[in-house]
Parts: sequence; structure tokens; C-alpha cells
Amino acid sequence: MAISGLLERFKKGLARTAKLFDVRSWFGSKVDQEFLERLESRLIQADVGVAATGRLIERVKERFADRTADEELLTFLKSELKALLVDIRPGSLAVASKKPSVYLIAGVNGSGKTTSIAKLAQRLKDEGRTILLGACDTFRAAAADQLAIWADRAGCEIVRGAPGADPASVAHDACQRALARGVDVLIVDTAGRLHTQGHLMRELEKIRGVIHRMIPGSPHEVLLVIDATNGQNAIRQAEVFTKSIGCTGVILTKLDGTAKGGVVVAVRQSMNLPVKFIGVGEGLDDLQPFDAETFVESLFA
Ligand SMILES: Nc1nc2c(ncn2[C@@H]2O[C@H](COP(=O)(O)OP(=O)(O)OP(=O)(O)O)[C@@H](O)[C@H]2O)c(=O)[nH]1
Ligand SMILES: [Mg+2]
Repeated sequence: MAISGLLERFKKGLARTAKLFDVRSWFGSKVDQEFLERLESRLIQADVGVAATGRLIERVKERFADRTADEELLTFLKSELKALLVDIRPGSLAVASKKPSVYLIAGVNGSGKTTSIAKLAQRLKDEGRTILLGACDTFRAAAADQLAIWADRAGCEIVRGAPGADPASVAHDACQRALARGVDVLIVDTAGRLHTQGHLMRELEKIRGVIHRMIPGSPHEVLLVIDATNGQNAIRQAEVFTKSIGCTGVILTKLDGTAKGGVVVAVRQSMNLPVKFIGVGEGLDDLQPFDAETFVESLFA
């Protein structure tokens, strides 16, 4: 996609968060305590997180205290935020040296796993890759149906089990099929679960274990799908899921519906987990590779 198109999508998806960062309307005001408090409260509201906010405010104070807010302050804020996100490579997913690359997708209920998988499958397919989907959400019969519809639309095959089947056995079958078919990518969907549900977290560990045994070196990515509207709760989810299944990155969905877009920074800072993709709508092309540069520009657009 052209750079300008990407910026427009980010802007649209981040419009609610960007409302908090109307820094231009503060131009001409003195950077005093009141100014810093206002900036701090905006950063907190956007869920940038206490630690990153504290650091940003300190940096602004050091440099701009008692000066007048102007373009230079805006440029400084942007570059500081970008620096917090700098080492995130846009949308890069690990690719196995030997096929298939396996991506395991997990997260709490309704966070957007299945729709994100559909969007991701479409994206990878458009890049010319062959995809197999594993429907390891056997908890609800409708879940595999939902994935099957997406698979059909994206023109890829799906492996599913009987309702109530052991999800780890479906993972096993999906790996076997992926190897037999020689597909490039296997994406494994899982049932939503709360990070506080110990037995369901263990079930997830079992799925991961099976995948790892069947395809050595895999899963190549364990992507945690986080609903951005959860704000700071996302951090706790990320901690527990990472401890359990070793997450390698985050798909942050529903940014279009929230002003808490700053959580991208909080996730990066507190968990050292890169945000790989962001969801900015319900359409198939509403999953975008996360790009720090475009993200920050959109916040202040
Ligand atoms: N606005 C918006 N809606 C989204 C986005 N991503 C997902 N959704 C919606 O969120 C709802 C839940 O999505 P699912 O993909 O079914 O979520 P899930 O995590 O698979 O849910 P469970 O399998 O039940 O845990 C659906 O209505 C999606 O259309 C997004 O980026 N923006
Ligand atoms: Mg689902």
C-alpha cells in the first residue's frame, strides 16, 4: 500500500486517541506546571502507561520548562515517542527455514483472534503464500464455522475437529496436514480464555507443546491478540500469556473504537513485546502492519 494510504488508514483508526493529542491548540501557552500536568493526564488517558509517561514528562520539562509551546515541542514529543517504539519492524513475522511457518494465536475472549486470523490469512495469501488454518477452538461449534467461512473467502484449507474435541489433537492433525500439503504457513486459532483461568492456560500450553513436537522449531510466532479498549488490563494479560506460552508479539485490535491507542507504547515498554499488527476496523483490509513512524504521526495529525 502507498505510504499516504497507510497514513490515512492509521489516522482514521487512531482518530479517537489523536483527539487527546491536539498539541497544536496548545501552541503559545507557557510550558509550566499546569501545562505539564495537562500533557501528563492526556498521556495517561491514552494508556501510554505510568512509566513511559513519567519519562516523557521529565524530558519535556528538562528541555522546555518556562518556554512557550511551539512546533519544536511537537517535533520533540514525536521523536521521543518514536524512540520508545523504534526497534519495532513493521509487521514482520518470523519465517521458518523449512516449511511450514507456524503462527499460534491466543488471547482473551472476543479480543479479535478469529477475525485477525482471517485478515492475516488474506494478507499472506495476497503475498503469494499458501495457508492452512487450524481451528483449535473446539469450545463452541460456531467458532470453527466462523473460521471456515473466512477460510472459504480467503481460499484456504482448514482443519477442524468435532465440537468438544481436544484442541491439542486438532493442533496435531493440523500440523500433520500442513506437512503433508507442504503449505507455507499454518495459522492456529484457539478459543478465547481469561488469563486467570489456570486450566485453560494449561490447555494452551499443551497445544503449544504438540505443535512444537510435530514441527521442530515451531511455533515461529505466538501472537497475543489484545483488544485495545482494555487499556492497561492488556498488560496483565500479556504478562500471564507470555509466561505460559512465550508470546513473540501482539496484534492490537479495535484501535478504531478507543482513545487508548497509547497502550501500544505501554505494551512495548513494560513487556518488551512488539506490536506487530493493529486492527483498525472490521473489514478484511483493516489489519495493518504496525509502523511506529506512521503511528506517531497519526497521533498528532
Ligand atoms: N471495530 C473493530 N472490530 C473488530 C476488530 N477486530 C475484531 N473486531 C470485532 O470483534 C468481534 C470479535 O471478534 P472475533 O474475531 O470473533 O474475536 P475472538 O477473539 O476470535 O473471539 P472468541 O473466539 O470468542 O474468543 C467481532 O465482532 C469482530 O468484528 C477491529 O480491529 N476493529
Ligand atoms: Mg474466535
